[in-house]
Amino acid sequence: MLCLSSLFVSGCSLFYSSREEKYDDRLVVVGFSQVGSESDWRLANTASMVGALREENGYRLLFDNAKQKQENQYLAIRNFIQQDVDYIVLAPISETGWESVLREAKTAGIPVIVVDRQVSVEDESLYQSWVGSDFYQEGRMAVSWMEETFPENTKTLRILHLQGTEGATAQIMRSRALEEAVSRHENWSIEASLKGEFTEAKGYEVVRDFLKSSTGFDVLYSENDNMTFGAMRALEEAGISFGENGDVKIISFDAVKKALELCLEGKINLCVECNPLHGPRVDRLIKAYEAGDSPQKFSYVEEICFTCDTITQDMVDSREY
Ligand code: GYE
Repeated sequence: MLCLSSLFVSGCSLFYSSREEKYDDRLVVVGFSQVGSESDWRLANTASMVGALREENGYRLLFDNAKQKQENQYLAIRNFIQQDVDYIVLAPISETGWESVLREAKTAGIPVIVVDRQVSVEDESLYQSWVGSDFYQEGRMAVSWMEETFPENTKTLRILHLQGTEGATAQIMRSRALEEAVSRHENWSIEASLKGEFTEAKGYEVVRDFLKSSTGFDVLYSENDNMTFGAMRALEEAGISFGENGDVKIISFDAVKKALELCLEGKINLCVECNPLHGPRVDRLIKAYEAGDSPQKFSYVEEICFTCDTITQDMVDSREY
């Protein structure tokens, strides 16, 4: 039995003995390791990547959904190396832990493009380039809004902080901007930092549990829209009002269409944009490498904020994701 199955495996690799047999050589073969499908942002990101790296645009895409587990991303990357892809695109779940697997890709001569969150590696030659958002700047925009909305003479500002996946750049930087602001403002305090893993279900659960013993708070600083949706449900169940005319003001990151709709309704006070449409950006990077150009290593995407008193129906309607 053992013999048979190992024969089968080697049979497979024999069958795929040359790259030419495996892939149409007019196509650029890309292995994309995606974090998961934890949020609306992530789904829009996947759709954008799959849309841009499609066959009519010159690509053969191997897609892997890591279901929010870094070990799955290691497996996917090793598999892409074995499959002899031309490029690996990595949307890393967290910043650390990439050294060995990226070195394996480098040794195999496969360039890696990192998207969305960053990787923290000592040897930056382990990846070719990165494209994504300035998550610290996003956090700073949220803080500026709080500073304008709650002037210095506000007695106290109690903040409930809902954090995304620990160790992800989006979490680290959005949290950093808030924590720095709290240390600058004597009257601001973080009531609790709850771990919501960027999902609606977890956002709901941790806020619901927190409310059982809470003595109240003024602002919810939620590091993504899906956790916000979950938190809003928990607040509703607890009979706590929120939004434009409510007791709790809500700040939410991503600004997906559903969040913008809630902002227009006055349920979310501030939506900080995080753009997930990286597919065409990655396509441009690959085309540049294929043409022998050397695009810049880091590209940041421009982003804005929406507030419930200035958002319009047109802004909601024109949202692509
Ligand atoms: O904010 C969140 C997603 O890394 C920017 O991950 C991304 C974040 C985004 O799950 O919704």
